[in-house]
Parts: sequence; C-alpha cells; structure tokens
Amino acid sequence: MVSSKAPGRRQFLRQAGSLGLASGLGGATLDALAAAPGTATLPFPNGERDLVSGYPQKRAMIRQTTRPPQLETPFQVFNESIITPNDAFFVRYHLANIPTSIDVAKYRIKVGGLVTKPLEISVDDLKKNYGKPVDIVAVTQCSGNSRGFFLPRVGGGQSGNGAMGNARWTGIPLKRILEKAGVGAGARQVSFEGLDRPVLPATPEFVKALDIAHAMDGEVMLAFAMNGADLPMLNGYPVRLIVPGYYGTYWVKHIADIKVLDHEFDGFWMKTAYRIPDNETASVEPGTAPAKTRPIGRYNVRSFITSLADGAGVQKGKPVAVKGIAFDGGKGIRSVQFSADGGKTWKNATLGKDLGPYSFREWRIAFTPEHAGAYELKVRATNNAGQTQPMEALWNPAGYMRNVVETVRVNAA
Ligand SMILES: Nc1nc2c(c(=O)[nH]1)N[C@H]1C(S)=C(S)[C@@H](COP(=O)(O)O)O[C@H]1N2
Ligand SMILES: [Mo]
Repeated sequence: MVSSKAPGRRQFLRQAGSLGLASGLGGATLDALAAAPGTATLPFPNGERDLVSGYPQKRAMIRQTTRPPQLETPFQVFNESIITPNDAFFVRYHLANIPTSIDVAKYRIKVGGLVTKPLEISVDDLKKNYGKPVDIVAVTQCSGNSRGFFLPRVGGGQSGNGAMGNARWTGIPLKRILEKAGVGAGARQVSFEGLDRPVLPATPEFVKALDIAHAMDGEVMLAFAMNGADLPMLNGYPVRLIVPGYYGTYWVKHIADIKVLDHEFDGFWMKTAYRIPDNETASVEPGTAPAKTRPIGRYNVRSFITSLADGAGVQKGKPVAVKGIAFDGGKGIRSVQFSADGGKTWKNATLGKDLGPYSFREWRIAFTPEHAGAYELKVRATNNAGQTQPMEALWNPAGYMRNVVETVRVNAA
C-alpha cells in the first residue's frame, strides 16, 4: 500500500495545465516535465519513491526510474475500478531512447521474414482492411511486479504491487495479419520490435518472440485502442502487441517490425533475460540458482485486498465491506477465499462480474471484527485448473512471478 503526501487534485491539474500535456510529449524532456511533488512509500525497506505528476497523459504515478521512465500505479487505483484507467496504467521500458511523438501518417508496421507477401501496414489500414476489430479485457503484468517483496531481496526494479493493470484492448488478431502475409512452411517463431532504441550501440535492441502457433492462436492481437481511447504514448501508441495471459515483456509497444522466423529467436531479451527456473513452480530454494531455465510465460494466480491498506484501523463490532481483485493466466478465477485469522479458517468471497478469463475479477466479503485487537487478513484465489497461491512465497533469482497468499494487517478498536 502507498502512504502518500500526494498532491491534491487541484495542484495536479494546475501542474498538468501549466505544462500543456494534453497531447504528445511535445519535445520537452520527460525528466523536465515530471517534477517530484510528493512521495510514496512502498511497504519494504528502501521503499521511498517520488510520486510524480506531469508525465504526459498520466496522473500522479510512483516513479521507479527516470530514464527510461518506469512508473508504478498507486495501489489504491485498483480499488476504484476493475478496469485500470489509461492515465493510471503503469509504464515500463528497457531502453532510454523512447519515442516521444509519432507521426501516424508515416507510421508503418512491417511484416516480413518467412512470408509470401511482405506487408507495410498503416494504422488506417489496420483499422479498415483486416476485418472487424475485436475487444478483449486483459491484464498486463510486469514479470517483476512485486519484486520489492522478495526475501532474500534480489536485484532489479524494486516494484510494489502496482506494475500491473487491466484494460479493454481493441485491435486486430495477429492471425489475420499473418494469414494475409502468408506464413511460409517451416515457420518456427515470430519476432516483434518496437520503435524504442538503445542509447548505446552495445545495448541489445528490445526484441521479443512467440512460437508461431501462439502468434496464430487468434487471441494475440495488435491493439490500437485501450479502454476506448488511443493508447497513451507511454503505453505504446499507436499500436502494441497484446498477448493475453502472458507477462508484459511480450506486449511490445509502438510495434514496428514483425518477422516470421524459421528458427528459434536467440536475441538477448529471450535467450538471456526474462527466463525462469524450468520447473513446475518456476522457483528454487531462496539464494540458489536454477540448473535450467526457460522463457517466462503465463501469469500465475494472484489475488489482493484492495479496500484496506496494511495498518488500517477498523471499528470493533462493525461489519467492514472488504473487496479486492483476483486474476490468473487465462483459465479464469473459480473462487476466492478470505481469512480474518491469519489463514486458520477461510470463507468464500462473492465474485463480481466476469469480464473474461484474462481480466481482473472483483471479489467481496463482509468481515466483522468481534473483538478489539490485531487481525491478519488473507486472500487466496483458485483458478479453473485448480491452481492457487502458496502460503509461503516462491522465490527465483530474477524476482519474477511473485506468488504468495497476500496479507493485510488491520487493527480493531
Ligand atoms: N517497445 C517496447 N515494448 C515493451 C517494453 C519495452 O521496453 N519496449 N517493455 C515490455 C515490458 S517488460 C512490459 S512489463 C510492458 C509494460 O507495458 P506498459 O508500459 O504499457 O505498462 O511493456 C512491454 N513492451
Ligand atoms: Mo516487464
């Protein structure tokens, strides 16, 4: 949870207005735009962060890094709505040379490699010539979401739980595009690259790849809208890849190059980075290294209490309406259980509206603290495959795929 000296709404509006942030990044440097008006404290040692207003198309966000911009969503946003608003959606980049304005008239998505008919697709083309656009509600979650909670601590961005978001994406299934291009026999993978570039030539470009069958599954898509609006610049304007159920690393932003390959792609961001222990739980004994790794894949099951912050006070004898969110990698959430006694006993929560298997699922339950004192509230979700969250956190050296029953402590008086 975030305890913040957040700037008031009025102050934020004044700052945003004076900087003229309505469209694009306007050539100003991002660091100049984003003054540091407040602080947020993530609940682990060294969790102090700037809470920054002024990033284009963004409300006050928790800044993890400046160059490239990495912004985390303040956790209370997840209690406001099951869909994460575009202006609160987290931002993650690897390379500092990111696009700050894009001329859509000139923008093209190149489709090449092992295809019979290479394509150059404009945004207009994509919207008009590839059939009826489809909608999917899907969570984007960074592999390193919640990394700051790993014990022993691990290197990398020390995120709280806000490197995730849930949006309604509109676009064209990649399958239709690859079919039009004509995938050659012997195709193994498809690689994806955006418009961002490294600052130094020695840094590998950010290129990701999916197996051909996955790329053609009809769900992976090129999205041009997010929650009914253009994508914010920092979330991949004008078009990004959507890979439902898979960690955010595959959701390439400002997509520019799609290549069908006759081999397994072996670039840095597949072969070296974003790999997990190659076993069922994607984990190893804390402090040890895995013998074998594989590329990161689908989300595990997670659930959170969003309506109560750790350390909150509640009233003895008075029912508290507790709510939160749950999600998984695409099987869908079957049930959510809640415990008010540190996990000794559990009750089923009521699930909210089903927005599809890739969406956040809301849950609710009433809890009455009968006596004064400390309560350890826990939440545990189970998906339709019977997978759930462990009581003890799983560990891996990269701090990916945080997986544990989450706890919120409250005091009744
Ligand atoms: N072009 C580009 N796309 C990218 C990245 C990047 O560095 N460059 N980072 C990926 C990672 S690791 C994540 S978690 C998601 C984050 O998406 P968001 O910034 O819209 O929240 O974008 C993915 N797509
Ligand atoms: Mo990520």
